[in-house]
Amino acid sequence: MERIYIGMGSNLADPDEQLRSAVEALVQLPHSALVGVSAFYQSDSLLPGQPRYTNAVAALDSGLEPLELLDALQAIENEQGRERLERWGPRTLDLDILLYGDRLIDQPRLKVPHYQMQERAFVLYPLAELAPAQLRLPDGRTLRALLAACPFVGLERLPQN
Ligand code: A4P
Ligand code: MG
Repeated sequence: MERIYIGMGSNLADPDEQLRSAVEALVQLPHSALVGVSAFYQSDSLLPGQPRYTNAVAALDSGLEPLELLDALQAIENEQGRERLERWGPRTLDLDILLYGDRLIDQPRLKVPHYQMQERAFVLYPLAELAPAQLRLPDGRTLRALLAACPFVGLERLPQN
């Protein structure tokens, strides 16, 4: 079993409800146990002109291999009606593998840590609810150091999931 952190995001078709459904689907994953889910956070899209996002992070202990987990997460995205029209387009559900234990993965289909998670407030602040501040990314930087370099700006933490 390894500790895995999954970033969840939605900006279409009732984003909060999309994330709640995603959490229910994560509970059903084989060889896995859901350890926790952060609060939900709203923020503007990184791309102008798109609806606001709701984001959260889930912690999972899993015996699935990374590509097996990616397949399972993409199946959940597809079940929740995601259409891949354009990269970075608005989406009903985006599930990203942020961290997989302390592994550095560089494969065509899967790169971990997830692209730019180190700079994204909507990833780091929910992650910090679940992971210790001394958590180290594969490049050696701690979550504490990443948070110190990433102001809590433009994020709205919702009172309940
Ligand atoms: N892939 C590679 N590494 C991973 C990984 N660690 N986890 C591959 C998941 N997938 C990974 O992903 C495209 C391909 O990336 C997959 O087929 C997989 O093999 P995708 O989910 O279809 O594409 P995407 O989500 O459009 O791209 P990407 O790069 O994940 O986009 P981002 O970075 O998620 O950006 N603003 C706010 N406030 N909140 C957001 O969540 N998200 C985006 C999308 C833009 N602005 C946002 C947010
Ligand atoms: Mg994605």
